[in-house]
Amino acid sequence: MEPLQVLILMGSKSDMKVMEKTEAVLDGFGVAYKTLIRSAHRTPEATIEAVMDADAVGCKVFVCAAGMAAHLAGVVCSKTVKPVIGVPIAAGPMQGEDALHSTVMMPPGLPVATVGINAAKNAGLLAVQMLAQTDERLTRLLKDDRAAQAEAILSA
Ligand code: RP5
Repeated sequence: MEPLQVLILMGSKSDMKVMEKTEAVLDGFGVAYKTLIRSAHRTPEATIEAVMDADAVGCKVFVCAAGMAAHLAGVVCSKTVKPVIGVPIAAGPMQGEDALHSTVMMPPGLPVATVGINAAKNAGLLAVQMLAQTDERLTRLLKDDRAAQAEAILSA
């Protein structure tokens, strides 16, 4: 089995439909990942345990998705010095505005790289870009992907 490179955490099963897009990107690039449902508020101890376990086996990037008062990415960031990507999920009456602010407005010293509301595809791509810093295969694939995006625009 390939070593774990990305741990995807999400606050609730209800976030899964959005976060399948992160999984699809990682599948497409052949990146080894694991997905767990862990909540900063409902399962704080189990959340920290999952982060420590992944860190210990060499996981390189954490992707954390949560809606409403979204503290998951921040809590994960407090327990690792690996990069943490936050995905604010549109859930509840504020449709992700609350989660965006909760995820992005971290105190100085504890950065979370926050993508847009429900921007799970970009979270996957940003994780791949981070891994590509030390992986030529991923760099090549990312360049191919950018070229394909440009081609799709120019040939439309
Ligand atoms: C957050 O609250 C979750 O990440 C989810 O986006 C939102 C609602 O959770 P459920 O009530 O659907 O479990 O913690």
